[in-house]
Amino acid sequence: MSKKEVFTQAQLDQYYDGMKKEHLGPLWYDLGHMVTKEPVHDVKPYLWKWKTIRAYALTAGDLLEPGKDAERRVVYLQNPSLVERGLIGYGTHTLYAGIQLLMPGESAPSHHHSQSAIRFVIEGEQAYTAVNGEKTYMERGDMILTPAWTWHEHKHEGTEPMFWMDGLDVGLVRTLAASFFEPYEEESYPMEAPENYSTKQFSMGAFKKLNEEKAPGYPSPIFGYKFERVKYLLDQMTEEDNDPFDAYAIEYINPATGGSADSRIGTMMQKLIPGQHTKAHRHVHSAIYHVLEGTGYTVIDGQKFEWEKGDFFILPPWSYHEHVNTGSEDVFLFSFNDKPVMEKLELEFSEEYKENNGQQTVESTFVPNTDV
Ligand code: GTQ
Repeated sequence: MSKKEVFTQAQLDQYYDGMKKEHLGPLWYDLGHMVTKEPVHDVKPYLWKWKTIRAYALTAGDLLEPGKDAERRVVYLQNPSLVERGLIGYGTHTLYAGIQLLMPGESAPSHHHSQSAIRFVIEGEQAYTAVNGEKTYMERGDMILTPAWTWHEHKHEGTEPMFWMDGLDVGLVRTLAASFFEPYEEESYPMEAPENYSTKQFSMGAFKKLNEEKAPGYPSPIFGYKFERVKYLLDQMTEEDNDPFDAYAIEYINPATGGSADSRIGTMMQKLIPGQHTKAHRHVHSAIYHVLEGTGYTVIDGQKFEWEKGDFFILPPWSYHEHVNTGSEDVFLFSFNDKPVMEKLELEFSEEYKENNGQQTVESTFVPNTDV
């Protein structure tokens, strides 16, 4: 006879009701919900067309001016699967992406915050982000770091609209209840360093191949990571460097540590040659993708997400995914992720898709909103 059977149903009901009232709980019922066998999450994949995002950002160009009407002029990506719980500005449970627009002559004032931020340049030139008084000029395809708590501001000295993506660890910092924000006492932080200084000094050591170990090198951080350099390195890669899951891929690193460029936000550029179709795998870290060049699709847990230049899509945690280049040109996929956090916390695991020679069966195709 088991111990349970000594009690009548009425006694058990009374016991569990009483426990609930005392805000206590029976782990023998709930362990499986808390310590799940695999990651459980409510982050669904999604895809936004560049045409739509760009149109909404441009209208904001007529609507308000940064520094006057708003701290920043940004249209952010809201994952519909996360909005219900009031998770505003969530692309994944940890990551945020927004598209920032500066019109010629405009600037956005200096501030700092405990969130880490990266920028990825989409359109325009002759605008800079200044980080702790060092101007880094931004060109299409460049990645610019704004490490947590560094003072940063933006200014556009060019003649055409300037668009870039902001990537921040908004969800992570909110979950950890660690958000701090402060405007600088003046509009602009003193420009102390020569322009593009760290980019010129340290660009050579600022990238590594995806699976490569990189020993610590230079003693100083870099803010501006040039696409020119990324493209050169990817084009130098040989079949040997071709990762089965991520194709030709480099990660942006901090040359002072050999680790991720930002300590919490990971950044990666992947190249797929025409016809290339990777194998599927899944990992604990989540990511937000931006299509810099090319056309193709990504299959995420059996759902096909077709993309072209400029589009953005969400890769949720622990979701099988594979990428395909369907065009006649190379594909360049930029993405940022929470891998450094998962690695630091010793929570990063990955698993390859074993059936079907490593490629998923497409069960459905995502239909993006194309009203604009
Ligand atoms: O440019 O500093 O998209 O602080 C969100 C928060 C951009 C910025 C965003 C920010 C910024």
